[in-house]
Amino acid sequence: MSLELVIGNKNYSSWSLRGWLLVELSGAAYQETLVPLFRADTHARLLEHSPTAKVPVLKWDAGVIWDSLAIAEYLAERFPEAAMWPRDVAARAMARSVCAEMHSGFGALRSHMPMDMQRNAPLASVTDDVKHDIQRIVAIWTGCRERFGQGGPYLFGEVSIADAYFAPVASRLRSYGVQLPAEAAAYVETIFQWPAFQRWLQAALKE
Ligand SMILES: N[C@@H](CCC(=O)N[C@@H](CS)C(=O)NCC(=O)O)C(=O)O
Repeated sequence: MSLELVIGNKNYSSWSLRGWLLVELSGAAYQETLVPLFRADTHARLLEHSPTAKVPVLKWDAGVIWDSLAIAEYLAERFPEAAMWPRDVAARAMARSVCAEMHSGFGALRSHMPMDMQRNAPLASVTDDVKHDIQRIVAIWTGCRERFGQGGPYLFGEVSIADAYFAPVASRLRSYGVQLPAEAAAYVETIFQWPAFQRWLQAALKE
């Protein structure tokens, strides 16, 4: 089986980071193709890879998988030995819930604090809806860690799909200098210590 992951710029593309961490988590061999975003030909080039003209896209022998959540489920099913979802059924249900919430929510945080890994500066002011998103993220992280985090420093102890989903948020919170309660700050540090995340970050800093 051959896998090709199509991504956007490493500095800016938060969804690509999720897809890339997912493939890394699976342990599968894959080829990486980077399509630069924000260029005149970006849309046309993305359409060559994906019906939605969005990244990430995972191509495999039988076709194309677009959207990060579909990529997560495909890889988890295809590489069960990687245990990409938590093994415990209650932890897995919570992991699926928080990933779905991340996938469809947090619009204020996304639009006001876009991922920019090279940035190291706070916003002049933070709106109430962004503060609300951050409070909810802190509650998610604290809840996962308290209930299921005993086996390691990640949301569900061992690293899982949920960490791939929240890694771009950890990056944003650090880039924009957001002050966090101790447990959430420790989780941001865990993401920054994740070797796969570090590899992506180092490439993003060189872009
Ligand atoms: N729901 C999609 C979101 C994908 C997405 O919005 N990707 C952005 C990059 S972070 C994109 O491809 N933008 C290209 C464009 O809009 O031209 C997923 O989960 O993969």
